[in-house]
Order: sequence, then C-alpha cells, then structure tokens
Amino acid sequence: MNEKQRSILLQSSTHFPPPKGTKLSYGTAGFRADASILQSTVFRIGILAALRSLKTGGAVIGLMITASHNKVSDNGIKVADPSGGMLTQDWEPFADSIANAPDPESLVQLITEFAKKENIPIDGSKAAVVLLGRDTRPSGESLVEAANKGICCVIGAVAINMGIVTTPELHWMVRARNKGMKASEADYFHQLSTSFRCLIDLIPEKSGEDNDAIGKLVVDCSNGVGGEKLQDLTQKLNGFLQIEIRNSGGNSGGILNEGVGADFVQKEKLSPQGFGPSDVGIRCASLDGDADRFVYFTIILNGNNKINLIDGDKILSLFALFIKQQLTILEDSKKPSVGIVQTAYANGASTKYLKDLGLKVIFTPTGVKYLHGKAEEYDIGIYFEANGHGTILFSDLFLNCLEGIKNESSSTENGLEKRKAAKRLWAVGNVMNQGVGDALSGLLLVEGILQHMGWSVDKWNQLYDDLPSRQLKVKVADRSAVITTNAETCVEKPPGLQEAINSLIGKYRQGRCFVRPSGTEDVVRVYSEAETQEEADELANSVANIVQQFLG
Ligand code: 16G
Ligand code: MG
Repeated sequence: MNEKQRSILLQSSTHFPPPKGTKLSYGTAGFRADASILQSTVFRIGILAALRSLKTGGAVIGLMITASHNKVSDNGIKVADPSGGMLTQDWEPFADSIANAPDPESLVQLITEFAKKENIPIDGSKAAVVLLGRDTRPSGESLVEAANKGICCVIGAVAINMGIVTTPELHWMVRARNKGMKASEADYFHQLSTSFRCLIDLIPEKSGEDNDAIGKLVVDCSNGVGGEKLQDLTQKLNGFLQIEIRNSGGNSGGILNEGVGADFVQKEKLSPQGFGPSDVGIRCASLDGDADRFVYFTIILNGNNKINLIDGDKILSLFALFIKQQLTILEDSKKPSVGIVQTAYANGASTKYLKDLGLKVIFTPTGVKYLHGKAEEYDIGIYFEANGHGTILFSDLFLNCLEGIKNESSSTENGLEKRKAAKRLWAVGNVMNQGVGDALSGLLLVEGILQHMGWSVDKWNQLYDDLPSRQLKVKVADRSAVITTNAETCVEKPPGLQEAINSLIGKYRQGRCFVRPSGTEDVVRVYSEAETQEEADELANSVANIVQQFLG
C-alpha cells in the first residue's frame, strides 16, 4: 500500500470510531445490531467491498444495508459477491477482524496484511465498483453515506447508490452487471414480468377443473421495502395477476416487522395485522422486511387469527413437482442432475414427498450460504428453508441444453410439447433469482404454477400433511459447547448428549429431534417432530430438559 492510500485510510477512519464494548460478527447473514452503533461497521465493510472488487479483477460487488426481519431500530450490512451470491466465506474472518479493530492504526495494519496475503492491488492502479442499496429503515440513509465513505477511501473505487431496493434486487443487479447485461430496476421488473407472462402463455388449454387459483392474491409486505416494489411489479404484469397489497409501509402507518411479515407468520402461525375473518378462503402471502423470503397462508374460519401455513417446504415441493413434470416431457437422454436441498428443519413429510417423487434430497446446515453452495453442484438445484428463503439454480450447461430444444424445428406433437416444456423451464430460470432467494420472483413462480395446474391454494396445501412439530429455545451458559455434525442432526459434543436424545426419540412414533446452537441468538434450539402435536411437544420439552442438564 502506498503512502497516499495509507494516509487516506488513516484519516477517514478517525471519523468512524468503533462502538465500545461490543464485539461484532459477520454471522449467518452479515452484521446486524442496533443501528446507532453501526456507522463504523458499514464504513469498514465499504472498504472491504472495494477490496473484494479489486481482488475479483474489478467485478461489481454489492453492499446491502438491511436488518431483514429484525425490529425497525436495528440495521445491518451484507455483501454480495460478483455472482450475485453471498460474500465468499473465506473473507468472513477478515470482515470480523476489521469490524472489531480498536483504532485506525490497527485497522490499516489489518488491511495491509490482508491485501498482501491476498495479492490485492491497492495502489490506485486498478478500478473497483460497489453497488449500494438499502431497505426502508430510517437509519439507512446515513449508513449508506458511511458505507460510501468507506468505499471511496480506496483509491480507484467508485460507489453507485441504487437507493431503496430489496436485498434480492441488489444481488440481481450485481450479477446482471457482471454478466454485461442491462441491470437497472426497470430491467429487473422486465425480466420477472416477461418470464411470468411466458409461463402463463404456455398454460395448456385444459388443466384441471379447479380454477380458484385465478382469484386475487393478497400480500402482507411487512411494512417494508417489498410493498413499494411489489406495487411497481404488479403494474408491469398488466392485469395477468390480481394482487392486493397490504402492510406496504411508507404512509400506510404500520411499523416494519411488528406483528407482520413472513418471519412473524411462519414462527407464530398467526395472521399478520390487517388480515381477518373477511379473508377466509383467500390466498394470502407474506414477505419479510427485505423481501428475500416469503410464505403463503390461509385464514382459518373462526380460528382466532390462526392460519394454515404454507411454508418454504411446501413452496419447494410445488416447484420440484412442476420441474419434474416438465423434465418428464423433455424425456432428455442427457438427463440433467437434479438436487433438492433442505435443512434438518424441513418437515419430514416434505422430505418424504420429495423422495417419493424420485428426487434426490440433500441436507446442509442451516443458513442460506450452505444451501446455495450445495444447490450449485447440480444442473438444477432447488433449495428452500422452511422459513421461506430459497430459489432454483440452473447451470449454464442446462440452460444451453434448453436453448437447443427451444430452437428445434420438429413440428410433431411430441416436438411441440418438448419445446413448450423447455420454454417453461427457461422461464423458471429467468423468473427465479440466481443469486439469492427472492420473495417477488418466488411469488410469481408459485402463482404461475398454480395457474398452470389450475389449483387452488387448498389443493396445493394438500400435497402432503405436515408432521406435527415443535421448536423451543434453551438458554445455556455457553451455546458454543454444542458441536453438531451430519447437517446438524447429530450432537458430537458434549459427549453422551446425542445418546440421551436418541433414547427419548425412541419412545415416539415418527419421532425425530435435533438440537443446534443458534447462529443469531444466544440460545440452543430444539426441534422435534412426532405423530401427534402432544407427542412432538413432549419430545421437545424432554430434550430441552436434557440439554439443560448437560449444559446448565
Ligand atoms: C439467518 C439465515 C437463515 C437461517 C437463520 C437461522 C441467511 C440469509 N439467513 O437468518 O437462513 O435460517 O439465520 O437462525 O442466511 P438461527 O441460527 O438463529 O436458528
Ligand atoms: Mg430477509
């Protein structure tokens, strides 16, 4: 690093002292904390993003200011890599160390050492580009400013502020720019709406008798950024989908993520604010605060705000079924590899359903980065967490193969059907965000498939019955004492705990239970399943007691 660069970094960082007494960690989804202590973190991660761009030969990197489903006074920051995926895990320790550097000198020292080790040209000879985005949190504007200052500290780096965007929109823009494609918000909406339209245009004339799916969809937008964006997208759909937006944030009065949103709906299994008995029978969906995940639900008649939850597992099952059907039509001799990726939280009934379809199901630890990485290993990788975060990834090889079939000229009925199936799959690859889970694209695919099948939301929900399950949190002295293996299904340490859990599981029909340390809260989580709700509750409680006994 030359003297000029060094002195810019030293000087600028004096304006962003780190918070005292707080240790920050990049965590499963970037840094998150009370917004008031994040100025120095986003400034420093701005520097990191510029370095990442330099390291990747000037590729565009994304920086998103959001705390997703957390309360409105929190905020956070996540980095998008050139592919539109999450920051490579190799860089997380560097993110942690610079975020916690106590003073400008040690910060510059860490940057110098890292740049040397990684061979990053920070001498001003190379250009770097970082796209900045934020959700609707009031603290976002000044945090974007701090991130911008961090980026501009690196000589040759420029920041481009995309303003208020959803997390997946920013990831999409990063990916599109790096592929040399048009990458504005209008281009994003255009891609989503035209591929949805393509799915609708390709619906076979006779497809089922149940046409409830044509009715309107009501979407709870968590009073977040998804509200405004879904409004814009709906306009581009030209009436091909009837969407009513609620909890749209802005002037609508509600508070971000308070009693609303996908996280609330999925965890509490209750309807969000603004929904009530008059919505019985209507297809409803809920986005989270930064619109990177979603679930569906219907309101139960006289159910005291209780809902039928249609979670990420069922969304995954619908997608997998549709793709499987289209692949069957293709009858391709060069069969693409298909991998379905779930975590241990996936309801056992969904896994059984997917396996019965003849699909390969793989498990990874919790956290999108693990699922995404595994899904990339297949020609078609479909991944979802039960909480509604997931997407469908297509390999370039598979896309080329579809391109070939789309352009075949056979006019036999079989040839025509194959071409349609290839076009449908092509549309799936375009509507689904290839960088990260995206609630808006996911909604469009669900809606497109329901219309294709001619299915009501209830028919979809009946694909399988969820096994009763229970989740509990246990406060322990040190959650890091729990070490798991086999995609978190088995406890390695402390010794003896897994054996104790196994003997409890053995007492229940269809019993399944695992424990893991949370990555986002200071607790150990317990998940159980059994044939009845009472048994699932009992199993979870008894395992929670055992965890207490082992860990105090
Ligand atoms: C984060 C993860 C989510 C995971 C959750 C688990 C991302 C974008 N988000 O929110 O995938 O389900 O953490 O939280 O990776 P836990 O470790 O506290 O159970
Ligand atoms: Mg989110």
